[in-house]
Amino acid sequence: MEDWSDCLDVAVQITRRAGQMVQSAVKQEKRVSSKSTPTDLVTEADHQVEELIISTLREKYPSHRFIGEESSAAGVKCELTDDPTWIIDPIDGTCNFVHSFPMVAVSIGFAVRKELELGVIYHCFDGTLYTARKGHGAFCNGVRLQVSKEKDVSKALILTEIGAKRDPATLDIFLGNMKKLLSAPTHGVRIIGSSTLALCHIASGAAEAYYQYGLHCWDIAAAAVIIREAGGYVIDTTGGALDLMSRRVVAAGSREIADYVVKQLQPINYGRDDTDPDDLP
Ligand code: 2AM
Ligand code: CA
Ligand code: CA
Ligand code: CA
Repeated sequence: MEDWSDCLDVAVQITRRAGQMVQSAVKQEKRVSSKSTPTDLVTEADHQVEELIISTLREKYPSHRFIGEESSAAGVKCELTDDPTWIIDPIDGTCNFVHSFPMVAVSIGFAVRKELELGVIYHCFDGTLYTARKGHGAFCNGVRLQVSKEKDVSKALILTEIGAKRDPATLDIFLGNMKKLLSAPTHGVRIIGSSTLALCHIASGAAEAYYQYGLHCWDIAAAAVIIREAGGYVIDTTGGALDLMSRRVVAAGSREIADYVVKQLQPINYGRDDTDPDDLP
């Protein structure tokens, strides 16, 4: 039985290298364009960093498969098979990157037989490195991570992100969900603009729960391993098992808070990641 520890070492090296590339790109002039909607931004750096990560990993592991945000946007089929598969977000928080708002990460997850095995996330502004290997714990700069064990939602800090859909009906549901969670009451709700870093804050116990509609498999793959290895829950917004391609997630330190969040949420419908990317917002 392979333990994938070599793959973790390689993933750490390339994530750091990619993260440092993003860090230096922050200071340079950015060529920004939009993809599916005017708020769905992409830069040259997103493409260059994804290219660096995939070409490096492909050279090392020619038989492995790759799913990457910008390759998917360019029409490469987003397909999770039983084969060893790397799931890559080259810049998570592109809008933050464009504004030099310091919440930007590189995220690399790895799945085998559709099971998530490894997760590596690098915070490009402060150099923090989050790593996890299934069954072997989660770490932040080498220090073991532990989720918050808070069960009482009135003492919870909740994180979320705004998806690409900004039509009034979708925003009403988004604000309705936030209103329910604010008036629970909870300690507060935060939006930081990077799904992967928000999820790392669940792993470290800095916040109790996270939910989002509209995120993609590359936003969640690495972070799901890190949260689970830190003792937390990563599930579907319906309360069932996480489906990486469903574009829905609830994560929490305790099952009690995960279940509470699930009960409050009214769904927002996005397509799936494993359908034609041209159809997806
Ligand atoms: P990205 O920067 O890699 O696109 C805030 O926008 C957070 O939600 C970011 O982590 C962003 O990832 C993520 N996100 C995922 N899907 C999104 C979408 N369809 N629209 C906007 N943000 C999305
Ligand atoms: Ca994007
Ligand atoms: Ca992302
Ligand atoms: Ca991205």
